Amino acid sequence: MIPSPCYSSNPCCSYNQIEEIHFLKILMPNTRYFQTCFTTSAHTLAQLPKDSLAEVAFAGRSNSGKSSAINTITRNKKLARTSKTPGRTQLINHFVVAPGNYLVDLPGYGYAKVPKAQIKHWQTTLGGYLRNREPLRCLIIVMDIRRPLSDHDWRLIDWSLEGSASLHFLLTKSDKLSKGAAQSTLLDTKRKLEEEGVAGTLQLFSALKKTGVDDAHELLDMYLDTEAKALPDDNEPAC
Ligand SMILES: Nc1nc2c(ncn2[C@@H]2O[C@H](COP(=O)(O)OP(=O)(O)OP(=O)(O)O)[C@@H](O)[C@H]2O)c(=O)[nH]1
Ligand SMILES: [Mg+2]
Repeated sequence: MIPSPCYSSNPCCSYNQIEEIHFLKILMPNTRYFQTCFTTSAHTLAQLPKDSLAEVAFAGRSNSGKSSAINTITRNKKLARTSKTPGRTQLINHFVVAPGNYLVDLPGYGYAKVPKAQIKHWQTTLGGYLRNREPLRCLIIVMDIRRPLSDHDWRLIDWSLEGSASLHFLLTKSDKLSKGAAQSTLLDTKRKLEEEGVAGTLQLFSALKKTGVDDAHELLDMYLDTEAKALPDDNEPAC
């Protein structure tokens, strides 16, 4: 059974308690994510940060909305570069979240109009990252809600299953579907993952409408440390 920490219908809470939690969240948003800063870009695995600070990475097809999701979660439109044209993010970008963790924006996968040598390079690099990156605690697989679980997504899932990170599936651009259709795609995707024996959590998200942000913060809170960690000197955040 897939655990679901990100569904808001919590049977343990009374209606009043849920109302109170929502009220407190409005009063006290999860501000640590709003101080996120860019720190390093890596073209090869050897260029990745060598410290062991916990990280959560965003992977998925080109143009699925990875960089936009990071910007929405951190409330900073200029943090990760986004574009209508697929293939915008070409490096492994690390962003520091207080008090000493990383969010990682990965290059898009599966964009056909890229030279073969580059596709090969990214297959090796991304595959190596997902299989072997020790500080990676959770991989967020970002999928356009209109095209979930493509062959490319399954390749990412297969690579990650060789590593030790947990999986979370972000069905983004949910504003492109009606509420009912989005919910039914969520359940259908959950069922397909269960059928294949893939454990993970799922949620709906829209960078346009800013929905699913609280759920994403709760997820990140589960995987990132809250105690301060020292950053290495060469990883000074550019804020
Ligand atoms: N309607 C809608 N559009 C979105 C959403 N998220 C992203 N987009 C749009 O989708 C396009 C691609 O977004 P990016 O965030 O650059 O996608 P990416 O996955 O980082 O792309 P690559 O870096 O090329 O792999 C942009 O035009 C965004 O404005 C969303 O939730 N709703
Ligand atoms: Mg991007």
